[in-house]
Amino acid sequence: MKLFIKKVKPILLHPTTLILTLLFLKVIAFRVVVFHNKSVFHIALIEFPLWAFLLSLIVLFVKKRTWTGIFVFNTILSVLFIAIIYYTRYFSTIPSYYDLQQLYQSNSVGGTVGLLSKPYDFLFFLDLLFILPIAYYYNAKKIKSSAKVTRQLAILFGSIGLITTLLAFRQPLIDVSYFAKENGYLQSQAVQVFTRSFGIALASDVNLSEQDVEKLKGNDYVPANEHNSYGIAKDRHVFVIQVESLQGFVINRKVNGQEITPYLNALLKDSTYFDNVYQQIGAGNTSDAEWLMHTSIYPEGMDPTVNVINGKPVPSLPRTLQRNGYGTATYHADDITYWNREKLYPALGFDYVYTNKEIPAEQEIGFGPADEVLFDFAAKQLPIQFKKHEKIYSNIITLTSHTPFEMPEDLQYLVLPDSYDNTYVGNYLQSVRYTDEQIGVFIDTLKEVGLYDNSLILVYGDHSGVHGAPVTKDDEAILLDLLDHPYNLQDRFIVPVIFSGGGLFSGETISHLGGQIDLMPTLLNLLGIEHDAQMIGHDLFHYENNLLGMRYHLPGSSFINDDTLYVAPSAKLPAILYNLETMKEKSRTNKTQQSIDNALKIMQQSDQILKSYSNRK
Ligand code: GP9
Ligand code: MN
Repeated sequence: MKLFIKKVKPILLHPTTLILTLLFLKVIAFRVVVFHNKSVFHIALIEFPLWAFLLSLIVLFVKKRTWTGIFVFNTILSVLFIAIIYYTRYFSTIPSYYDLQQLYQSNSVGGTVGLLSKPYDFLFFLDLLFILPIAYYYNAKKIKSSAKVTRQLAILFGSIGLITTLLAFRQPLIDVSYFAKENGYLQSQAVQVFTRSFGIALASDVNLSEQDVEKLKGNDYVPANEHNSYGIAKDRHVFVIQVESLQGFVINRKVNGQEITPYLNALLKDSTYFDNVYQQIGAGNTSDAEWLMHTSIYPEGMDPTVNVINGKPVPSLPRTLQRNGYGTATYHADDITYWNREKLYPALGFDYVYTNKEIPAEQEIGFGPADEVLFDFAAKQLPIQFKKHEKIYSNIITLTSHTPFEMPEDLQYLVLPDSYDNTYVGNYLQSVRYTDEQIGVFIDTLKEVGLYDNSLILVYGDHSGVHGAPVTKDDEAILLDLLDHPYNLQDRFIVPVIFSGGGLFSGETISHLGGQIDLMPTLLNLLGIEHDAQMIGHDLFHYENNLLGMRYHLPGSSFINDDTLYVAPSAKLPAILYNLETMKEKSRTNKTQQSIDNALKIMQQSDQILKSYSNRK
């Protein structure tokens, strides 16, 4: 024992060991305050080594005034930690080196520093008080750090730090705060420097099977061909109508005694209506919805997916349908270069692409020809395509109900209360009412030409129209009047999903959770066709549980599961959980972190697939 103490004492009392111990305590305090990190083991392995490595370098290389070097290093570190803590308290997200650089220029935090401080913050400077007497003691005794011990410690911490940094590079950077919590603050900065400098995102080599993904959503995987609805629409023609800005709350709703969507409401009698499906687009709006529909892969998020794809052929809905004997066409009455569709459509592999070059420039509203021109054009193409193909897939992307939703007077079919006049929501309802009618006219055409009974039709919304700055207090009042509750995130994010076609469905409404990522697998399932690549979504007719990620419109690592909408902490707001049944705030449960982790894993798998078709290697 005595021998042991004799051996260990010098190491314990070695100046480097002592200052590293103080540093460890400071790093623990930092992690606890910023990340609510409770695992000392995780801190010791992930966060501490790189800071310890830096401090060891000071001891090794600042030979003359070593203690001054240590003191200065620790002072800078205390200031940095406090800056990160204040930033996090203010913005509810961890700052990057980039944000901290900008901080001194901004007045946003400066004025509120007083409000951000907490009584225990001074403890982050406490170690400095200890360093002074320690330095005095060792100087007086003329004890110097052994270069050998310090070198060994530097090598040890440097190696651990290097390994954890390399591991961090293999994780996708979905949410900066989450990433820093899991992989370490300095590691997260290294990854950000790299991605910002080279525009590269490195996703890890996750490899989740469809079974694994289903499990993470809370389901037992069942092969597609064993689902009840498998193949009920076999060999039917397919019409997928993606409706601009169509939100779920307008379906089956009346305003001033009139239905907002009379044609879709009538269609529901012949349909299965999914009334709990969430939009999942990122920065690419309409084009991201097209991507989700045709790949069942999450969009990139912060960039429109069309900007990151490299043009390589993607295993897609059109390609799978082609292999099964379909001729495939897409229709959108806008310029093809908008959202890089000249790159998107070949990547998805459509046989025919019709844009504003082909669709006549008549009755222009907003961006281009009105939806009736679009549908009329699409209907006229059908006989041409039937000359070449026995089965056809038509993908029609409407445009008229696009913000700012201003409709010519003669196309405003709703008689609205005066208070709705010239309001954003009033205009929105008018444009939706117009497009609803054009969908109805198109479906009637399908009936007239005898195609309806032999077709599978999917109608869904691409994303919300009612959100953001144009929504004024007056609009909020109108929405309250219309919905009987204040407009909430559920109202904003749910898009209607209607599967229809003659003799297939009997008007049921299915309310289990879905996302736009589920549209393609659900459609293929009805057709009894299997895709040749992994889809991240699943058949909504079969699976009852779900777990959806959302990014861009919600902060990274937000999720929606069967009972909860979790909004991850954003730059301005702390995390919020909503009970999906009541949309009242609820508190975190043990399941919350599990769902965050699982949703991220699913998105990681999705990003891994996207990576093979993107210019982000
Ligand atoms: C642009 C049109 C509208 O071509 O699809 O796009 P959005 O602004 O909704 O993304
Ligand atoms: Mn759109």
